[in-house]
Amino acid sequence: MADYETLLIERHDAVTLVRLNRPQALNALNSRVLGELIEVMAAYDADPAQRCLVLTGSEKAFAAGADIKEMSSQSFADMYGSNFFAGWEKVTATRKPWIAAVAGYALGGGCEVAMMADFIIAADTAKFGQPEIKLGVSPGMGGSQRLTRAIGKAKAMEMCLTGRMMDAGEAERSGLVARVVPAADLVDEALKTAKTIADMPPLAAIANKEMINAAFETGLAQGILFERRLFHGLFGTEDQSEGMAAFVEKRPGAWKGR
Ligand code: CO8
Repeated sequence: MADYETLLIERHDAVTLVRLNRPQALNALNSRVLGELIEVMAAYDADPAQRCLVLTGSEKAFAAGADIKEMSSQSFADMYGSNFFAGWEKVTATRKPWIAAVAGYALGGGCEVAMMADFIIAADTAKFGQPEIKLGVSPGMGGSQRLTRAIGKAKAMEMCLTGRMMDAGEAERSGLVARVVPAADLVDEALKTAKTIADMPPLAAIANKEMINAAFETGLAQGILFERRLFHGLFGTEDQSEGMAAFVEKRPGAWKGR
């Protein structure tokens, strides 16, 4: 497996665990992190043996934002000309399921990357925020859109305008995170959940993910039609025949991924 400067990668059977690893900067996200993560996510998508992925940080920080030191001297022309950080779109294009496991700070770009995941599992120490306004800027990696869709206008507006942090309990109540677990159990719990997903028929996992994501892109009637067509389409897979036969025969399914 390739070595990365800013990421640590572990394989846990069919689950890939990726740790952001810039402890000196609280995992601040710079161009190197982005480049390496794009590579890792593309390799994950392309590897049929890997069925789920967990992205995590450290106990203190999932990520404390985009790297302010990298951005501070940039001009509009630099940012616009390089389409700075547009590469995150490639991370969000990952087709297979992935989970963000968040302990400590998930601020600015850190919160935005967590929200790019299919869902977030949070440690009870997690703190989410979009404090960019205090730097004279704004979210820039989807935060104004994904946070608003996740928790609604009132809370998103309050968080972005004041820069205040939301703790794990409030994040769970607000629908930002799927579940809160004790910090000491975070990675194990995320890996356990990832294993459950990894054990599912892989094409059905992609289809479930696609149709839920469609809920954010389409109207209700169009989304329901998209769901129904994908549902119909799954009847073209061997795993559908196997899954239904296994249920009737009271045995676990043996998935082929086709
Ligand atoms: N960028 C660069 N370095 C950082 C960052 C960051 N975002 N956050 C922390 N660090 C560094 C600190 O500078 C410090 O380094 P050093 O030891 O060399 O001084 C080290 O990490 C440890 O940090 P602190 O000493 O500040 O640790 P504390 O425990 O005292 O505080 C905090 C922790 C509260 C998390 C604090 O570090 C903080 O406020 N960090 C900045 C949070 C922030 O403002 N994040 C938003 C950044 S902007 C952003 O994310 C925009 C995203 C959109 C980009 C889209 C482009 C298109």
